[in-house]
Amino acid sequence: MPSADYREIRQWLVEQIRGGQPADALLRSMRDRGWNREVAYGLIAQAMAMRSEVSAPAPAPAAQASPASGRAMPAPIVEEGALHVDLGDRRVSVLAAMESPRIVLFDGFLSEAECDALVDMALPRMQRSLTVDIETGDSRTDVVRTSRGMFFRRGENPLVRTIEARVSRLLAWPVDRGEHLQVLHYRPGDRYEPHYDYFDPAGPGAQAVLARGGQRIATFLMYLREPERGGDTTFPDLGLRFAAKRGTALFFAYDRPDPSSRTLHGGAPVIAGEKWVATKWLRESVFE
Ligand code: PD2
Ligand code: ZN
Repeated sequence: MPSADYREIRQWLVEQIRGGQPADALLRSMRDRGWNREVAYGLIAQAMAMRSEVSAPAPAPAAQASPASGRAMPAPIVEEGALHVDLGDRRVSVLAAMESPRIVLFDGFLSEAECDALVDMALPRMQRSLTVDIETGDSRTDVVRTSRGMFFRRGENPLVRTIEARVSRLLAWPVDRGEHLQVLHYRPGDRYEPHYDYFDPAGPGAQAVLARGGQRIATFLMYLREPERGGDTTFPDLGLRFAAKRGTALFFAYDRPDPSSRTLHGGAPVIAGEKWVATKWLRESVFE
């Protein structure tokens, strides 16, 4: 396929995305026109990154337009009725999905070797986890979060780059709109009390936090090692809980920084064994 054709289809994709076309509809449409799945994924991801480069008065358009806010949202590209998503380097299974709030559970997102390698690389750098104090914008230790954690800088090493690119392909969301990958370790008794991942825009410290990449709009949680008992990720308002099963990944999105997003969630106390997870929080704009 000559490069001029790529330019043309990319431009068409940018226009569609700016018009609010969801990424999965674009993928279907490209597949119907005979485009190879991998090439289509790549072009959609490129168009996602390009959409805000084009000078236009309109706000950055949507990969998946959120019905509540009309703003762009990360969202898994899952073809209708599909049991699997082929991400090129990995075939991921769709285990469960909820429309509103948008929650999708995937199996096989990371291999056992990838889970272990991430834990091994994180181990020497683990420290007591912090929470962001919305009064001041500072990070501090908090009894609501007793795990230990660390951050990998974006693109820090080949495995981190592979995982970030995989998340980006799955969610049709540019890598540079993701925070640094965080690894968390919970021992028996450790927990993360129910909370919202977005920042309260009314908090006095919000300005400083939001200046760096805008609001958080989605969470992608990867389970690296499962405990023997406990450690579920819970959604108390929805009556939902997800077992921390190694290799699986949980996506959820919040299209407004408000409890009406119904994304209150927590990490239940680990009862026996140890739980390791990696979190990628996604921002509405480029996160430096
Ligand atoms: O480790 C968890 O299950 C968990 C629960 C709630 C992680 C997070 N939130 C998070 O990293 O935001
Ligand atoms: Zn959380």
